[in-house]
Amino acid sequence: MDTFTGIVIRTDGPQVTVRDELGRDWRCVLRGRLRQELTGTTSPIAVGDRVEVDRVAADLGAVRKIQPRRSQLVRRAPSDKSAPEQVLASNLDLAVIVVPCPLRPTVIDRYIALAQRGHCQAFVCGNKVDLVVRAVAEEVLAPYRLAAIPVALTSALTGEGIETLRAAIHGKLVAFVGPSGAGKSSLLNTLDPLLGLRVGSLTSAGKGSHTTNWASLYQVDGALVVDTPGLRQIGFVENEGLDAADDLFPEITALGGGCHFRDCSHTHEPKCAVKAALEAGDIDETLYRRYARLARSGRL
Ligand SMILES: Nc1nc2c(ncn2[C@@H]2O[C@H](COP(=O)(O)OP(=O)(O)O)[C@@H](O)[C@H]2O)c(=O)[nH]1
Ligand SMILES: [Mg+2]
Ligand SMILES: [Zn+2]
Repeated sequence: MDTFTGIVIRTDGPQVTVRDELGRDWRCVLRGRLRQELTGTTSPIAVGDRVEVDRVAADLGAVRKIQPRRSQLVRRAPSDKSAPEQVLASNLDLAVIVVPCPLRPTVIDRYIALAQRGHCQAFVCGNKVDLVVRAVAEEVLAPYRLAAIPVALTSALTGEGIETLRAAIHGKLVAFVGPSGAGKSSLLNTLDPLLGLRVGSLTSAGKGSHTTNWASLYQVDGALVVDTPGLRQIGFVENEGLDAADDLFPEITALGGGCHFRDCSHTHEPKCAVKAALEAGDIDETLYRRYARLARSGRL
């Protein structure tokens, strides 16, 4: 049988759309055996997946295999530890974290953690800069720059920062993630006015949309961009929040070597070197608060 490889550009219930190497789109079903292998996950196949497809008819294919993922954005329902994970997008070169000004570091931190957990590079895009004093927003972003995480301040309204964003995503497969209403779809429309994505509807995207269809991939100049729906919350299970905090705040993790307990979370344990440093004024209180917020986020 005739077989080709392609990339999943849209998931829609039991069907997916696969773009082949010539840029043609195929409506595809999943082979029964593949479906069985994938039971237990809510998103057995994700936008960005590279797949092998059997040609079934002129424009119809059957996915027989998903190639191993390089990276993925995964989230779980925060209220339910037993809930299966959902893969929002896979094989990403970059996760563009779109957050609205005024910027809230704790929100940014959680999205960075989400990206790092899925082995995605993070890029912080502080959007709606037209609403605030730029210097204040720059100050919030400074620690991320220091941590070698690229950042930009943008406005989908005025076009400020759009060329920086365009350059950052050029030639890459990226996903726009962030809270609902941050301006993800607006930014995409500014990058490419022909996209005409719906903006501003906080509840549902409207006609024809339903919960299983939650990410689509768009061609924007030289980039492929996944527009994800807003995540109300990002779920962490067990110690993922703590692991993420350790990755994001190495200066605090380094101090942790001096704690009494080897698995000290630096939040409530006695004889904690981090708390001691905090009391002595050796670490910044805001930084510590961000650490603690993220570290605790894995617990109920
Ligand atoms: N002032 C201002 N408003 C924006 C900007 N970007 C988006 N918006 C508005 O914010 C709302 C949500 O935008 P949308 O793109 O739908 O956000 P999404 O949910 O992240 O896709 C809409 O009313 C937009 O017009 C911006 O840069 N500045
Ligand atoms: Mg949107
Ligand atoms: Zn400690």
